[in-house]
Amino acid sequence: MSLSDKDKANVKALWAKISKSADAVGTDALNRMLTVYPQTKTYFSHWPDLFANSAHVKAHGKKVMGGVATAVSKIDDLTNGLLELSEQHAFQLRVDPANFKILGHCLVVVIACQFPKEFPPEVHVSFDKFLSALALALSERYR
Ligand code: HNI
Repeated sequence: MSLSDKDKANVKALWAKISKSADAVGTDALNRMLTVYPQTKTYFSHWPDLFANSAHVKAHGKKVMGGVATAVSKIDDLTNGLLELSEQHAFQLRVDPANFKILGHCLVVVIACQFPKEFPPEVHVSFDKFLSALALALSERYR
């Protein structure tokens, strides 16, 4: 399931087109995750404003997309590139890694809706593979 050179090029080209909207994409993906998969709210119960488009949701959407940006820049070695983030999610945040797939799916839905022209089937396939690799890399420190 490793990313081909073509996959990497597709992901980088897509990212170049959507990264200026990263904050909006991140906020929407989080809104969607928290609404459609309410079990994910348990991790954010310390937020005073755990509802769609709140200040915390927006700030966190931005942070998550910063993590995705790091992943794009470390696409040749995601395991090492995301090791610190994996460590945090495993030991401090204690997030069940099953949730990485859920958020990844929400990201795909939001990108497909906001950027239909930039997201043809071949780019969709490459981006799916990238998100799987990202989720796997984030899971590295759980073993
Ligand atoms: Ni995640 C914090 C990146 C998925 C729960 N997360 C972060 C931070 C980044 C980040 C970056 C900020 C770290 C810091 O402060 O140094 N998270 C990512 C990425 C993904 C992801 C790239 C997957 C694409 N995180 C998830 C998922 C959950 C999750 C699926 C839970 C459902 N993350 C958290 C929580 C925090 C967090 C909780 C701390 C937030 C806070 O405000 O306390």
